[in-house]
Amino acid sequence: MATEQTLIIVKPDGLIKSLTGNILSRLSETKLVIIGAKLVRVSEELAKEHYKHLKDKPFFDELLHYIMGDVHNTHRVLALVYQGEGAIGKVREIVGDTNPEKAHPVSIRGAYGRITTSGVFENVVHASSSPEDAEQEIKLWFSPFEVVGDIYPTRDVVLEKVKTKVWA
Ligand code: DAT
Ligand code: MG
Repeated sequence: MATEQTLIIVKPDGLIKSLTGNILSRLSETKLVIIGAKLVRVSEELAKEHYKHLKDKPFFDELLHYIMGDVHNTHRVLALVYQGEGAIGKVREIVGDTNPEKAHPVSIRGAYGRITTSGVFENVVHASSSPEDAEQEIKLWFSPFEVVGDIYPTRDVVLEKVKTKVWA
C-alpha cells in the first residue's frame, strides 16, 4: 500500500460537542502519524474553495455557514494532516458515510452526526476521499512550513513588502 496523506477537519459541531479528544483517539486506532495540526478561522473564501465541488447543490450556502461556524457560533475548526500507508481509506472507514443516518453506528459520523431539520448533514468531521482531493485540500489548508516533512514539491519565492502581524 502506498504512503498517503489525508486532511481531517474537526468541524464546528465536533468542537462544541467536545468531541475532539474522542475523535483523535478513534483516529489513533489507524496508527497513522499526525504531520500537521492547527486551529483555523474559516473564511468564506476558504469555505467556497474547499466545497467548490458542491457549488450547485441546494444546500451549498448552508454548508458554507456550517463550516464557517456561523451555525454553532464557534468560528474555528481543527485541521489535521495524517500520513501513512493507505491513510485515506483507513480514515474514511473510521469516519463513516457522508450521511450520518447511513453511517455505521460505530463510525464517528454514525455515532455523533445528525441531519438538521433543513437537511444539512452535520457530520462532525471532514476527511479527504482520494489522493487527488487530499493533495488539493492539504495545499489549500496548510503552507509547506506547517507540515512536518516534504510531502509535495515546493519552490522558493522572495516576498517583498509583505505586511504581517507580530506580537507588540
Ligand atoms: P464527504 O464529506 O463525505 O467527503 P462530500 O464531499 O460529498 O462528502 O460533501 C461534503 C459535505 O457536504 C458533507 O460532509 C456534508 C455535506 N453534504 C453532502 N451531501 C449532502 C446532502 N445530500 N445533503 C446535505 N448535506 C450534504
Ligand atoms: Mg468530500
